[in-house]
Amino acid sequence: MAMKLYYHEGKRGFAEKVRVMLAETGIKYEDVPVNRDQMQQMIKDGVVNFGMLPALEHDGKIIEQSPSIMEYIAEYADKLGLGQATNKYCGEADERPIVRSFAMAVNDFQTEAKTHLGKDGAPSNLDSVIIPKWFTYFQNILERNDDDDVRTDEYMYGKHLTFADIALFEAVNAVTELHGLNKVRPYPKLKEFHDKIAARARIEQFLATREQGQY
Ligand SMILES: N[C@@H](CCC(=O)N[C@@H](CS)C(=O)NCC(=O)O)C(=O)O
Repeated sequence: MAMKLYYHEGKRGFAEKVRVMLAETGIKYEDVPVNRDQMQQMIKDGVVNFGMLPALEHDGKIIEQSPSIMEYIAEYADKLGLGQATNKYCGEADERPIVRSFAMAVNDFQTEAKTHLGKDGAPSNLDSVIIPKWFTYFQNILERNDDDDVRTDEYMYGKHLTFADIALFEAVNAVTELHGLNKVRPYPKLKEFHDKIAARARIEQFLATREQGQY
């Protein structure tokens, strides 16, 4: 059965990086908007445990928490060999705990930056503290993983494009869409990473065709 992605009606929120992951892997899915009443029902019925979305339904399971959803899709895609050439979206087996930690850190950033609340929901220290702190962390990670070989692409960890990379891409993209490209310009390595992922054929198409004006 096709995957179902439950999300808050009219919002990109934490579901958007999942959509980017699904676009990248080419997995077909059903996007299921949930309104307030339906959400209350899902909570009552125990469909979701934490009163939050996104949630992914697949093969009789409901997976909550966006980093876990990303990892689930990455594992599924790797099992089916959906990565380009020999790419593994979970990275090599021994890299996975680190990849997972990066995906979780990206989620911490999103939680602090509150891009899911839109421009007006931005915390007052977004520019002075949150963006400088996290974008420096992310840029340092990319610099450390750079092998100085111009023929290879640069990702957060190892040689694979992983679910952490997709998460980071979308988190940065959400900031630029809401608050402007100038937010990432002082971090050239992070910007280069963002622009490269945005130019991947399937992701480029996803970005060009998604509904505009949402956050
Ligand atoms: N840690 C969660 C955060 C998800 C989250 O905050 N979702 C928000 C909107 S996108 C939500 O469902 N809020 C509803 C509420 O808190 O009642 C994740 O990564 O999935």
